[in-house]
Amino acid sequence: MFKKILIANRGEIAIRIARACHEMGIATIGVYSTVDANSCHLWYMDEAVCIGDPAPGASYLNIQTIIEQARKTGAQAIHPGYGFLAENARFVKACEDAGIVFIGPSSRAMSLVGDKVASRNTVRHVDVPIIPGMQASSTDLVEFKSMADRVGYPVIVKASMGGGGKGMRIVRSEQELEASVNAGQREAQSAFGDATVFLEKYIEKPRHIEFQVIRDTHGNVVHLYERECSIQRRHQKIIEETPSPALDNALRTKMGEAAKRVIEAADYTNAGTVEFLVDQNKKFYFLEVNARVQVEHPITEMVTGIDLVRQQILVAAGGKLGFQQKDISQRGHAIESRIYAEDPDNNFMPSPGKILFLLEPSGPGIRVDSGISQGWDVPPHYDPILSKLITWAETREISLARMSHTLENYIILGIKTNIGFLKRIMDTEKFITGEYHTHFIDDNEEALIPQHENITQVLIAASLIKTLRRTGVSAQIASKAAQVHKITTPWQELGSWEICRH
Ligand code: MV4
Repeated sequence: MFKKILIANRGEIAIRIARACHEMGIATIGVYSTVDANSCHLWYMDEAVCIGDPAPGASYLNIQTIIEQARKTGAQAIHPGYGFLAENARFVKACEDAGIVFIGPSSRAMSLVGDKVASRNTVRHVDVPIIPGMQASSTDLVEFKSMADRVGYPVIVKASMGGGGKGMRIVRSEQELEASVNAGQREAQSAFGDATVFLEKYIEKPRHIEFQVIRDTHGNVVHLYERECSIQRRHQKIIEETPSPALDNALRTKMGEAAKRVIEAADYTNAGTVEFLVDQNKKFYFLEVNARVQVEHPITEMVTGIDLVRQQILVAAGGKLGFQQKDISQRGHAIESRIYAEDPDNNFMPSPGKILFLLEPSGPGIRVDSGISQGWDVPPHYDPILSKLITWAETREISLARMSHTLENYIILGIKTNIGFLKRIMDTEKFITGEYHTHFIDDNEEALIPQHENITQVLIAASLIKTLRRTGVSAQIASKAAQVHKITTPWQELGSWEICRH
């Protein structure tokens, strides 16, 4: 087993990885940019090294510097987390060339699954349904036209090296096709440095359901069931749950087996996620493979009892999976809410700044994977994810109630967050019944629009007063926080009123 791992990430995922390392007796090297010198992921590391300026390109994306630091500190392996270099095949290759183990798939498998057209061709041969469309990329408009006629409008143009919706264009008629292909190519070139696009039939209002898979270097492969990820906004997932309310056991088994065939066909090792779209007739189609530990991995851990990061490290060290498919089952129901520093009142603009007061929830069936602390300044340079709140319970109904209640008890003052928005989703009918798809947020815009009821704010402020006093938060800090949040403090609201001392 490795003695030392470099964790090439920041925030909550760096902490999550460090915890797994320490439980396995592995020392951790943390990295940070100059703006992260006081960030709390470093508290969890045995050593920490500065890797450059705040701009991601100068630090967390700097392949040379990170490999050099791994060498210098004697790290035998690098865990990339998610984002940054996690799915960069050049980085994986650089690790391989430097004799450092990349905790993830080989550069070869990474390149294959990173290319959407190539992965469509790979899975086609192993009896996995794919969305009708092109099997080769093309620059010839005639080929786009003829494929669109064959599968029928609407169609979708996608970037072959894409992800996250960039370079994607929905096309509803032949008149729009040429302009959409051109625009898709331009966007793909600027976002991914590769203008290759292809065309598929557009699936209306699909659900996005993904399967967690893990495969060791000895050819053993298991799936750890699904995650329902349809609640997203602009291709950013915000709530995930498992089991999916849309799957019955027959379909679940079929999709799980298909996911394993995808991973085997790509000769993919380590943890990976196979994404599917499920249409309104419950037909499923392969979408793509995510070659990383995902933001939403905790819900899988909660229902299967398997520590995914631990398994990633074991597999990367050449170990065999300690379980078979028959050993794995789903127990209970888990939901994850992603907490972001963003302002739902202002088009979800990022809201960096100082966290003046922080109270994170805890309790039975509650897990908080957090990367923040009171007094810390959320920098503007990175993804604004602050933490993840995960609830588990025996049934979906209880898990949902637990999430709804727990969101209310998650208090972050000083910056704007999406906590209120998440709470409103929990209380929306179609979420409660489980009848939702990828367009849920657009379709429910009205119910999800923030309500500005001053009385609610006063009640919240009043209920906070005990906590504020108990934790020694001064009236000045509360008033600063109130200014940022455009609310009044209990001190202002209640005049010279004093709390009773019991
Ligand atoms: C689609 C689709 C409908 N039809 N492909 C969006 C991100 C990228 N990974 C694939 N995406 C989609 N591809 C066809 N042929 C709808 C989406 C899509 C979507 C997929 C997953 C999660 C959220 C989504 C939101 C809008 C559209």
